[in-house]
Amino acid sequence: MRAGIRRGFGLATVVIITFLAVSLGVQAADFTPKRQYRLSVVIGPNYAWGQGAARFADLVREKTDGKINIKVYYGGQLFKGEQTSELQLMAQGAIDFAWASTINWSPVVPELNLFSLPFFLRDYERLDKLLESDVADYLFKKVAEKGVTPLAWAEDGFRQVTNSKHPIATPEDLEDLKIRVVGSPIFIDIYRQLGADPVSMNWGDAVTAFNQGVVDGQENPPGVLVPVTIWEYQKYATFWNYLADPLIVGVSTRLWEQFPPDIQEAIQEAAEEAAHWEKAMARRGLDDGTALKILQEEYATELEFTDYRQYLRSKGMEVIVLDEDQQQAFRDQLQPVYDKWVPRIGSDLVEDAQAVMAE
Ligand code: X2X
Repeated sequence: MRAGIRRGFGLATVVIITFLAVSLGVQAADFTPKRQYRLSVVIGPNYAWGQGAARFADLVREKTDGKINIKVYYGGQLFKGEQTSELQLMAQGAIDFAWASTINWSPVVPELNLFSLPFFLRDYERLDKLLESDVADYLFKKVAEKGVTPLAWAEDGFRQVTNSKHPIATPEDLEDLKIRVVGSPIFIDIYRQLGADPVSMNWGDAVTAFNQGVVDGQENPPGVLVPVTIWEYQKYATFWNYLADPLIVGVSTRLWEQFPPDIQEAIQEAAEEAAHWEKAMARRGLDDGTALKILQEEYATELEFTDYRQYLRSKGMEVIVLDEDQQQAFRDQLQPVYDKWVPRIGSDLVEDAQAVMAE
């Protein structure tokens, strides 16, 4: 009797397993990849951010034995200039993948403005704590709710301000400077509050504006300042770490759900690996030495320079680094930005982030 039950159970198990294996097998065999998938980036191929995207595409090809072919479209080609529309185009399935700025997605996912609260994060230690916490998982959940599956956090870096007129060391120095900012509304509020004259522009137009000298200044991380050769237009740089721009490697959820599990796993791994390298490229010479170590010891990456600030100085820029007290003078003027934006981001979320950073 017992043997009979066992035999019967055994048979049923075999039938179920066979059924599952066959149906999964059929599912995988049914999957025919598109000839090419399209990945969006705002900037060009010579930026750390653009190189990270290229590395991701290479790793995906390698790890899927050539089944998944991603072409990187640089310079915002896929969203025709309007960088804040990238996330929605992905949700609709018009863009497959992106290596994207959280700033550009923040008009659709307001919680991402957490990173744009001025003088909130301030250093890599706090940023890393945040990105390894539940707060980061929550932000990924908020992105996923909009139809995009986030795969990994990457990095553009802490944004620093440059201009063509004079060194900026106090809030008064920003007065009346015409500053190009991104199309995310919190940036207009920050610069207005500091007495500057902010004008929002897509990145493509911004580069033309620097060229023609129609703006006095702009703000971007060093990983953007170097490839855009900012010293040709603006001589003064202020390192003040006023806010950070983490990037997200993401995929349209409609597409993601069509991939069989082995392909999903390969893409996930590729995203994490490429992001690990790209993060180190973005912060080399700016952290405690970890980034350089990763690049040299894990990847033997050949580098044209190892320290962003030194490199900018070697190009004739006057680079100043603000200490905590100097930063606080700006922060003191920015309370109205907190009063307006903390409720939009979510007071609980901001509190949780504060607690994580203080741990
Ligand atoms: O537009 C910018 O400044 C850039 C390139 O940093 C972003 O896409 C947010």
